[in-house]
Order: sequence, then structure tokens, then C-alpha cells
Amino acid sequence: RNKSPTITDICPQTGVTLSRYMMELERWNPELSEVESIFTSIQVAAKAISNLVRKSTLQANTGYYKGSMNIQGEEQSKMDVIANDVLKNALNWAGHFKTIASEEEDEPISSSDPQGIFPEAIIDSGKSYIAVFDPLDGSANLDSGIPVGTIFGIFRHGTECQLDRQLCLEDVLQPGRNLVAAGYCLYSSATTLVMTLGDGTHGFTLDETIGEFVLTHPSIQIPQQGSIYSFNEGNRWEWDQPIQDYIMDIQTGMGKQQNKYKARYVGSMVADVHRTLMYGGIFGYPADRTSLNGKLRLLYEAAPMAFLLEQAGGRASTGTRPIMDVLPTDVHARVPVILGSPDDVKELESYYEAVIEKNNKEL
Ligand code: P6P
Repeated sequence: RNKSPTITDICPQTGVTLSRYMMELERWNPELSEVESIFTSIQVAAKAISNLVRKSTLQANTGYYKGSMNIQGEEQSKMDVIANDVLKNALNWAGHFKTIASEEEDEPISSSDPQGIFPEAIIDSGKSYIAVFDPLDGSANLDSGIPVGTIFGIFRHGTECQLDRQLCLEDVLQPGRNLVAAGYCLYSSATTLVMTLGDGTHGFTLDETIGEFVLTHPSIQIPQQGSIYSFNEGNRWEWDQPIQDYIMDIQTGMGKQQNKYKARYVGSMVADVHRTLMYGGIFGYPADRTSLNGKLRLLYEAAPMAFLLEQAGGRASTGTRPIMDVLPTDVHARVPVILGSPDDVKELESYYEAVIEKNNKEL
């Protein structure tokens, strides 16, 4: 793809809408026409979910379906199911997805799926993309008014997938490095859609008076180093030793940065990552003795977030390797997540490197 102009070439001033940005980008890169149409569908879903989240209490959409567990073993909230349906329907009608995978679906859904999820009209209409998403991340916080979000990633399908449904389902298991696009939508004091196509990370805020996402954060650059750490310290004594040592050092000002860090933890990944992107610092959900791969899912949480961070000059690692290089072993595979300002993530990685070096010497 020829190097498209930067967002500020296309949209010299903030205030331009996401729809306009995508149309202009397509004008420079005609092969992005399908991606442009995909983002139209994602925007529709995000606006609908934003509206439903705000009204969930008024419309009695709070609470859980008693006894209905998703594949994660988590009880499904009403809004989990509603957001999942909204996103599935919006993406289905985009007409570009052969396969979609969701946190709320046990297995990936393929367009030739007899479930009839994909109306006949769009089956095999040459769809060449895969959508992966967490429709309402952090939904356990929703009933208390705490921010929640949607996370999504877009992959291309391998050419052989067109021949065989099983191949399509297996083609979902791609590393973050293969992502064509990724983003999240934060439902908070404002509704903010942050996205990347591999040419920087850009933020658009929903202007409800015109019903459009408007460019407010062109070419986000995360601070090189921050002073906020964001971990669930309730798991502290189960963490790997390098993480415990790192957290102790930044709490006591004994780390490389020599200053004490503040603790901020919402418990909604989209909110914690967005704050980290805006203010700098480090967010982590590391491995621990009870969850050997941490809690967050690689395909539709960690990898899209890693793409966004890297495109914003940040870093996203398992503690020992880039998250975007990790190949999912299954749709709901989990991965340890450490992401944020490059200096902070590198400093934490150095605590793992020290242990690995020490072990190698002892071998
Ligand atoms: P904990 C929400 O359930 C979620 O998947 C992420 O949004 C969030 O970062 C994490 O789990 C919070 O997990 O164990 O700290 O409640």
C-alpha cells in the first residue's frame, strides 16, 4: 500500500469526522474501501452501545442472566449479550467478514455457518476479513457507573480460507503482528473511539449533537515515561517475583526513575489503557501463581491494545516478549499483559531479564 499521507495531511484540523477521515484515506488508498466500510459498521455499533450503556439502568438492562456462563466461566450480564448482538449484526451487514470471534461466543462464527447468523445475501460475497472483539469489556463495572468499553481487531483471511469453513475458523488464530486495524471505544464521561490502521493511533470523540465521531486526538504519542502504575494489587503476592520487586521499587522511589509512582486502577481495561495512553505510565495484568497466563485474552483484548500502543510510540509486552508476536493457541487464550510508556515497560522487562540472566549463570 503506498504510504498514505498522515492524518494531519488529510484532516489538517481536529473536528473532522471519522467518516470523512476514512473516505479521504480510501481516496488515497482505493484498496482500503472495504476497511472504510468496516469502520462505518463499527461506528454504528459503538454509537448504539454507547446509548444502551447510558440507558442500561433506565431500561432495566442491568444485572445478569442467572446461570448463563460464557466460555470464560464468567456470568453473562444482560449488557454483554446485548452489546454482542449489536456488534455481530453491525459487522454481519458490513458484508466483509467471513469469520467473527467474540469473547461472548464459545467458538468463532463463520459466514457459511448454518446458525444463519449471516443472512444468505452476504454469504460468500468474497468477504476477506476476520473481526475479533470484546463487545463490552469491564461490564462487571457497568451497574456501578464505572466506565466500560468495546475492543476490536481486524485481520485478513488467508486465501485458502475461501475453500473450507474449518480453515476459516483456524485462520482466526493469528498473531497481533497480522492486524490490519484495531481500536477501542471508551464509554465514559465522553464516548471516545481510538483506532489505528498502522499509520499512527488516532482518537475521535462522539459529538452527540451531530451523531458523528469527531477527530480530537490526532497522532497520539504516549509520554516516554510516566508516574502512574495500574495493576490489581490484590494479586500482588501471587505475582512473579520480578513484578513484585518492580512494583516495590517504583512505590519507594528506588526504581530507575527515582520518583514515587501513583496507583490508579479502574478494573476496566479500556479505561485503564486509555488513561495510560493519555498520561503515560504502565498498566499490567501479569501472570500469577493461580493464572499462569494472566487473565486478559490475547486475540481480542491484548493484541488490539498492543497494536494501538505501539502505533502511539508505546510498548506492549508479556514481560519477556512483545505481545504482538505471540501466536494464539486458541480463540480465548490468555496472555500476561504489561503495556504503556516505553521507558516504564522496558524497566519492568529488565527485572525479568535480570532473573533470566541469573538462572542462565546458575545452569
Ligand atoms: P480484575 C474486566 O473483567 C477485565 O477483563 C478487564 O477489563 C480488566 O482490566 C480486568 O478484567 C480486571 O480484572 O481481576 O482486576 O477484576
